[in-house]
Amino acid sequence: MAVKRPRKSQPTTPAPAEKDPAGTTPLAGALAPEQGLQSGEFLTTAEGLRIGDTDHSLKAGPRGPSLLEDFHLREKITHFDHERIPERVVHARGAAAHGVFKAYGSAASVTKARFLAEEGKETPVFVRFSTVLGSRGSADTVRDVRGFAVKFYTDEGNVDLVGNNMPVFFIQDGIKFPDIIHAGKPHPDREIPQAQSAHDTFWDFVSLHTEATHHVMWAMSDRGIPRSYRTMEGFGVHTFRLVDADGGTHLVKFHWKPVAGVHSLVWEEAQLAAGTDPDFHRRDLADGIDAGAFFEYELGVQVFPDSDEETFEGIDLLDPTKIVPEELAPVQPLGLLTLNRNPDNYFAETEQVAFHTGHLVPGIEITNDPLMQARMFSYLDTQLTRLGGPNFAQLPINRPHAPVNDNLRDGMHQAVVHRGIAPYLPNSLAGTEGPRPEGGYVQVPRLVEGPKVRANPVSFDDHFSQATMFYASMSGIEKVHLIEAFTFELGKVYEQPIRERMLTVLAEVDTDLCAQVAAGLGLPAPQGTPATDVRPSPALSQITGVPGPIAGRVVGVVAGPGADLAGIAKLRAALTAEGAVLRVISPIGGTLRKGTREEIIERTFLTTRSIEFDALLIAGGAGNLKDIKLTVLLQEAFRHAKAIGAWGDGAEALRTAGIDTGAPGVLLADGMTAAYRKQLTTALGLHRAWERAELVMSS
Ligand code: HDE
Repeated sequence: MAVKRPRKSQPTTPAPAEKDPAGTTPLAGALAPEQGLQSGEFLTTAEGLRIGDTDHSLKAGPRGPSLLEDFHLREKITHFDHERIPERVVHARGAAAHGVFKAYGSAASVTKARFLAEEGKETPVFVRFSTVLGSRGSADTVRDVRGFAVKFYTDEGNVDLVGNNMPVFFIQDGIKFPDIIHAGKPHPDREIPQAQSAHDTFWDFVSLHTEATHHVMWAMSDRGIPRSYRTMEGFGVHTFRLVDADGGTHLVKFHWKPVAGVHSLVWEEAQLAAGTDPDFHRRDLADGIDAGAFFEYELGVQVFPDSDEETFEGIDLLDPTKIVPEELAPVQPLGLLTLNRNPDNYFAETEQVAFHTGHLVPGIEITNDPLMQARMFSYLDTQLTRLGGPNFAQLPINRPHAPVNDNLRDGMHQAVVHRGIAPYLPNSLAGTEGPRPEGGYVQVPRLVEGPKVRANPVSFDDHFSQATMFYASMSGIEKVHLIEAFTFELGKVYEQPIRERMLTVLAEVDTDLCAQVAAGLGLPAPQGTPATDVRPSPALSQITGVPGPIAGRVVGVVAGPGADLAGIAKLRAALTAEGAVLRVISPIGGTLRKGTREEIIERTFLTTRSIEFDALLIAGGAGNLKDIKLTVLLQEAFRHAKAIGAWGDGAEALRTAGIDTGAPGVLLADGMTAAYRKQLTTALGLHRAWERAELVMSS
């Protein structure tokens, strides 16, 4: 029988495809992406078959073995067996939120990227915060760098700004990334310690690779233990190249400035929280958004002229271990990010979101920073393992909001039923041309030349001067925290030569820092030659002395039967108006009642710990409460320099707990007056009574 061959020019697919041979109709066929997923009234199998009993497997008699034919049992267990995917190799522990970025329009002079340049333009975003070293189930408040990854769903395609809460990085070349991470992760023999840098291999690595010194200063500072994602700065770290509408270029560094100010925990508090509430930061993020106290950050850039040298004021802009002090190049605001919606499903969104430094739009380019160059490879690569194939961009959380027409085909988990027969360009079947440069992403041409070498620029050899500048820029209490952090971490190192080597590194940073850490370790302080000509950068200190907003802050009020419930109600109204929260704490649970007033007891002495509160007060009429757990609560808050106070006879309970009521930040009043409320909100806005912390340290 003769086979009827199609004529050469005649496509084999039906007519619609002829018009669009490279067509990318998403989910062509009967269903749109969300249809058919988790709808209907009845429990079904994955195939939509209604299930009558999901609690009993099919057996040969009630006491008999299960039958192989039980397809429902097999499907249920098999799917469960495969619920986990590999966790991220770094930044495994994270929490995320949806939000919106609104551009001020000020960026138009430096970039043509529309989501930045157009005044008032709103772009949906998804932001994932993370720690770096710990596993998915590790604690939030460990000392570590925090990831600050932002996905902008712009109408020109997705842009990911995959940053951290520290502006520098441990290494200058991405080829060392596996090494620093191997050194920081738990030891391979016993898999301990979890989510810690306080161990031999980390300090071995950073003391041998002294380019890490500046970043280590940041990690040991208060920045390593943020109070909340709300009170954390974010940084793009690398220098980027922005391109304006006329093709002009500028070099920039990206900054996220939290509207709530930059604030941290203290170390003992962070350690307590890791035990009593390992979800401290993710809870705070979700609760804050639920309560309408949204998380806000201003995006800004430091702008530098583009030049062949790619330096600014002698600072090499391609060296990711260096910052440009804000006093030399102020951060210019570009827009406001507001996180205002919690994810609906942790796995589908927070776990499956895939960031990539190569997600860019016209107007934003990368530079030759060798750390950035390696990242351009790593992010796409890692998702292939983590998300099981090349089609992860089709997952709902990763899908661009811009139209997609990509000619990428097939592969694991392909969710698009592509039509047409010609997924290549140009094609003559539908007369479709190849892409044109206009409007597309085209890198600004730049001359690249040089010998093929494995080498760094000479300017990368300065490993210490900015570490010295960082230390010199800290306030007294911040220096104390740094000394304590180094002493703690090196105190956890077993090998004496590593401690000694790290002291020789600190000797190059600051003589006093080195001497104090050495004293804490009981070792002699080596001599170094720290830079003497550094100019402190006040912007590096996070203690400003200016009270900031108090949204998201939590005040605990200790009350018992007979407490001044009217006073509590007034205080709650004042705090709620500013986005803060009041929680009543009492010896036992239940409800406090006085006249027509009622207060639900949200915490008892047994169910709470001081880490939950930014301030602790004893209500008037609370009675002279005497309980060792209350004493611990108040003593911890006192040590952590939190605002403490009482009104009316509540002061008696403070004294009973051994609190020095004359100490800084201890607020007493006869009654719950407007002036007292103001005093309290100011104290909360200052975050801590640091003068008290210095007294506690020296006593
Ligand atoms: Fe990453 N980094 N990184 N990194 N990074 C990853 O990508 C990598 C670096 C950052 O919430 C991984 O999807 C290399 C600097 C964040 O999902 C991986 C190098 C900065 C996140 C990866 C760096 C970051 C990651 C692991 C050195 C700050 C979490 C999972 C060349 C500017 C993103 C993943 C999220 C995640 C590689 C250095 C930030 C393996 C090779 C510098 C915030 O691809």
